[in-house]
Amino acid sequence: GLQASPRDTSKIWELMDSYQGSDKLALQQSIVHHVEYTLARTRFDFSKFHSYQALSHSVRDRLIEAFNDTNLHFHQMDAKRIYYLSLEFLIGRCLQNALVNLDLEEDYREALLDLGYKLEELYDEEVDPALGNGGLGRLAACFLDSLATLNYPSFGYGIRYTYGIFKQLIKDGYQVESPDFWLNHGNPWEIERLDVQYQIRFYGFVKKVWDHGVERSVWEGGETIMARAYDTPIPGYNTQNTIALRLWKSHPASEFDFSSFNTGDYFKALEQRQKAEYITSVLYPNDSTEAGKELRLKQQYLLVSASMQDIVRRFKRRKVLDWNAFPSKVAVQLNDTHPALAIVELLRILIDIEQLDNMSAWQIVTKSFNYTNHTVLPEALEKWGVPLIEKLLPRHLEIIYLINFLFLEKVQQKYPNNWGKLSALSIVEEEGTKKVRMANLSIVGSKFVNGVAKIHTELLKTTIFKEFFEMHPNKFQNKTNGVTPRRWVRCANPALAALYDRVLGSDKWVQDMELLKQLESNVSDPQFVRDFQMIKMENKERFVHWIRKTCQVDLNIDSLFDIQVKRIHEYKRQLMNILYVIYRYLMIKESTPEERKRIVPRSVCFGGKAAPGYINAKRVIKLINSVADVINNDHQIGDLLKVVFMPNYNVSNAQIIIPAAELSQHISTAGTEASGTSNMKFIMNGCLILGTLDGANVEIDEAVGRENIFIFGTQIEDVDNMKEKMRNTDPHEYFPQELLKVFTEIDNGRFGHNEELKWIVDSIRYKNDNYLVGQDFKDYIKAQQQVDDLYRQPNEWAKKSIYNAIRSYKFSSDRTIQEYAEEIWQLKPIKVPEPAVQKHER
Ligand code: BZD
Repeated sequence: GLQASPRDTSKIWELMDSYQGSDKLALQQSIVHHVEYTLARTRFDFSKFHSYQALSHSVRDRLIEAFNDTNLHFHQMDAKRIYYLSLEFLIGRCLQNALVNLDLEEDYREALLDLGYKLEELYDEEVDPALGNGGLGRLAACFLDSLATLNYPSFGYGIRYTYGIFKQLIKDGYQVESPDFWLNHGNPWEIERLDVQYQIRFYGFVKKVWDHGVERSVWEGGETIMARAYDTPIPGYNTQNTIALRLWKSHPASEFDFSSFNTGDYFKALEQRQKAEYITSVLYPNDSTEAGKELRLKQQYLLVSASMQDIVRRFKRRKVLDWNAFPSKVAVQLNDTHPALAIVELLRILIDIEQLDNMSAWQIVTKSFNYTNHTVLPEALEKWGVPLIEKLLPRHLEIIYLINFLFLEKVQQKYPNNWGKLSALSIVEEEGTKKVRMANLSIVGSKFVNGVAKIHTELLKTTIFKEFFEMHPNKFQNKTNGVTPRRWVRCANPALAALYDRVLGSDKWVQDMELLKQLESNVSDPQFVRDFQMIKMENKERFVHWIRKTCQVDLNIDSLFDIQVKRIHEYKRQLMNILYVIYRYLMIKESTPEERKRIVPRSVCFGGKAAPGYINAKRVIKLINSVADVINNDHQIGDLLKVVFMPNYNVSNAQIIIPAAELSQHISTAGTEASGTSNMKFIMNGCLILGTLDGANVEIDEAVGRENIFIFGTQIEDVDNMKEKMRNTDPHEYFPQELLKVFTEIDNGRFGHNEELKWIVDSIRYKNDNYLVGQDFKDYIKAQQQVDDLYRQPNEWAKKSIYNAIRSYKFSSDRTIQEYAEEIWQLKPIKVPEPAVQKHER
């Protein structure tokens, strides 16, 4: 450390105690300072992008002040912390979010205008960090925003992938993946912690040694690499609290491989070092089926091992070392089973390194961990082959067997000789190649297990985790998802935010969404309704510009903007949507001039990535693009119908798409979508939902009222019967005429003579309609009819949109996080003191 006399220290402290100014001149000086000294640019040599960089560094300085204050304060208070472990954090762009949360957006806007820059244009210079697949990764990001805003002492732990999710290009109507090297131009939002790194071991063997009459296990040999920390400060809204998202990157171990060196193979030794970097190089782009790859398991273990070592180190820095106090200082939340090995890793650290006895260690672990499940789809439940785990993590496999032994003893006590129970509950699946069931491991090692929407949690309790629920009913909780109103209303829809500020008299709603209840009475105020309609129109305009630029399609601003954006998956039924679009197209073609006058013009926009190996999903993208080609170029159709596939759906373009939507589709087969979270973002922005009673739609329906949502389709209790019916019915009777007609048009090459298009139809045609497209199609048409009928009454439509927006408060992630804190983590907020000198006085 720094060696200094007391007098020197006090001088340093005094200097460190001052904060960066936020008056116009101070902001301008700080931007220019970074242009000159951080970027080393001359006055003739900097672009808009450099201005973005300098601006970001200036904001970063201010973030770091709050971040350091927060870390110091939590340490001094010996705070209990919650650690959110996730293989994915889809945080999206940082600049605007930081400015909004620090309440500096206006100040910087003015400061920049003077320098000749428009703030919004600089926002667009930022890359969009895409370190996640979809809902699960985005949820983790919304949770961090709420944890910081609600002053909860917390950390996010994840992986700093060199390549985020692939960039999606559309070539010839097909999805083409291109690598997302997002760190190309550096990343001003992270702080590299060269002093925070941990050794991670792979492979090797377990040695048994006797130590004072106890047998101990020592894991040795194999390969070791280092995990290095990179912190991204996450500021809360209107608070000094700024928490860390700590991401790990793999590095070669600092020691040179002297064995290769001695054999004279200098290049081999260097090559070995390069291989270490590979572990955290790429995010797996699979959002629903398991990759089962060794590299993926290495990523999981790297995250888990580095994070648990970091957590234990922080715990051991306390004044007295009392392991029993661990659960009162540490709560770990597992974002799905991907980081489930953390349970085993903590046990290993406690038993093998800290030398606790097995049972004490197990007690500590099971009081500290909790697990969130995000899917009931059987193909998405993680299982790792025992041989792979044995090879990569031999000691962990022993510990897993130990956990399973202790647990199955309990099962045997409760249900003597009940083999059915034993085999359902066992962590190890014995059929075929032995496998470790990560969900079972997570449930057994956790204090609480939760689903992400009411209906989903009920499904967990009655289907996939039935036996666990019967054994430990109190372990199961529901925590309905939420989204942050900071990013999804305040940042994405500034005009709507300004309307709320004006009518409610303050911006308090941004932190307390329930205040929107006060707007109920304003729905009868015609001026308020007009203001709301005007805002939607402006957002539609922004969207039209963006679509023109990115898709070369001109949308009719007066058409109904109908949007489905989410990962492409059979269970989400984008196929049903595009089949309906075809049906609608055929109807328009057949309509009489009289009928044509009544047709509601629509712009149907799709967006979403297909996993690179998911053939059916990729074909649906091709179908959408083929249909778009025909319809958009049919002069008979004109403005009545447009179809767009928006390439590369991500967080930053979601911020343009969602505020412009008037209708959004959430049409998964009942019982398949755990929650959905974009449904929440859409209603917050005054968009009506066309959806099934699945996931959080069920609760959205309750919150906004059935008269303000379009619900259709088979309900969950009937799904099994309908599947049975599907399998037992002749396709010509099972599929409605309307759909058979659409099939015929596709077969006949109306959308191109492409075998693949027929194959998509084949995927559901012959008793394989597992997601009930055929079953739900007629009801879907009926619901679409109701949509049209309502859109013909703009005022009625607007009112219902407003009800959606102002009744969406339950779906703020602040509500969700508060429930986790109180009911799962037993965590109290700790507010970091504000700097003595207030911002505007500095
Ligand atoms: O999690 C999603 C669910 O499908 C949604 O219903 C739910 O709203 C969100 C948040 O709870 N699940 C995912 O996004 N899953 C993945 O992205 C994923 C990633 C890797 C491996 C498996 C699944």
